[in-house]
Amino acid sequence: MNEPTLFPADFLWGAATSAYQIEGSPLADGAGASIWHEFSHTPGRTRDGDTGDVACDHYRRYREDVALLGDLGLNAYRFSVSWGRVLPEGRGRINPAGLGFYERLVDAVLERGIQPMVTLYHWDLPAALDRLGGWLNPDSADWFADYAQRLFRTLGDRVKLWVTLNEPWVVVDGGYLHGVLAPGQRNPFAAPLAAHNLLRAHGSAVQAYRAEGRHQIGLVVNLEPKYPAAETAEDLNATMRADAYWNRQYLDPVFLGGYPPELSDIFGEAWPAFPDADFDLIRQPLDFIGVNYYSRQVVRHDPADWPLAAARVRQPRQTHTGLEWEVYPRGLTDILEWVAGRYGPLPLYVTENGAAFYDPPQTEGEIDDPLRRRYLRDHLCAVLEARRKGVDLRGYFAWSLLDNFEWAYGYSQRFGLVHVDYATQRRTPKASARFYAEVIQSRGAALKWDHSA
Ligand code: IFM
Repeated sequence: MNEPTLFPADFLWGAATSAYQIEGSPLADGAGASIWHEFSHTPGRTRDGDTGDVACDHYRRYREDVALLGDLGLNAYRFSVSWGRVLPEGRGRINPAGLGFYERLVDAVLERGIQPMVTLYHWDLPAALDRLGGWLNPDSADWFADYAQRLFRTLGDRVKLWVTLNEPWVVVDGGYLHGVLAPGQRNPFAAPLAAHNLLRAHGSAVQAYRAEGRHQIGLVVNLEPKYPAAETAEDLNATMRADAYWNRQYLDPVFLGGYPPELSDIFGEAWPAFPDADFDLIRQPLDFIGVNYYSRQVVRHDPADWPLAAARVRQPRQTHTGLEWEVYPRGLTDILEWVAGRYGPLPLYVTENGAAFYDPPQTEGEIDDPLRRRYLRDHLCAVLEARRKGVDLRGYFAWSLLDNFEWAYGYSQRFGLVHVDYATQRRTPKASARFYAEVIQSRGAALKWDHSA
């Protein structure tokens, strides 16, 4: 009996990675250091002092990794370009060896019939630009657009899906407000400026693409639906603040031309008045939105929480990942519907989704990861449900292809479909990878057969 396929033939089945998390060799062949290179080499900044110096050694093993993509049957691969490999000082002089690496990577991906989705900025700002103020410098929008334009000119004939920024919320919240990610600032006056300049940079890059690009460009945001802990006015208001800060802060300016009003209350005197003209730049028409989804937040009013006064309420009955993130597949359907309703109609992609779990030791070359497998199955069912409800969702990218450098958590958290032995660099697909391959091959029918977890 033929099982009905549940996804269309042109659905993109992918996995995602980012440059600093997998490449290693951060200064090879004339590359300029990034803020993540400097941050991870600063004592006390990452767990166990881990750095991206070697990571998955993808810079030298990319062919092997592209072969893995093909073996899993993926038809799409999302990766990022390291700005400092291409422009060691962040602007001006180009480094042909760095650019050449991405040309070879794109060609290898295409040779396998896999569609590349290229992210221009996944957090590794050139350190030389940070010394000029980084995202606090209003010129950062022009620096970014120039860098983007050089990539469009070099790879634009082969790359049809471009992403300007990955998760600007994390860049600002971790890098400028709480100081736990590079460049490590903890300054409520800096955060809104960095956010605004990131959005101006996004808009400038989209303008540059429209001048010469012929395909599609979008923005990737990490979203987390917010649900009140109780139906009290205090919790409902706290939920609105959390939603404004996390979910609307970046999408409202891009699609609606202004910031959510809650932000000026949250930041108080640190919230600046932004020129109206900036929103004309920020509000460029986009071809798609990428949604990174990991968890939800149940919100309680809590004056001790800074700056939102909105705390997360742990749900003790639910499964949590290694990072203590609640597993809540239904939130993916909810957030996709919300995005489509508020900002659509527009094609959407799930550009990241995955979980860090402790993986049991390898037995006879097998790595069984039932929790990740179940996570994948349940979130793919949530994707199907969103499609059934009419969301124009065109692809799904698992985070991540490989176990990799999880920023301030170093190598302590494994998100990969493929296990990496960091001592030998041996790659071993986990059971979740094999399951994903079955789902892809059956265009979703395997989701129905699976009763394993
Ligand atoms: O590893 C990160 C990635 O770089 C951005 N999105 C979330 C992932 C898991 O934390």
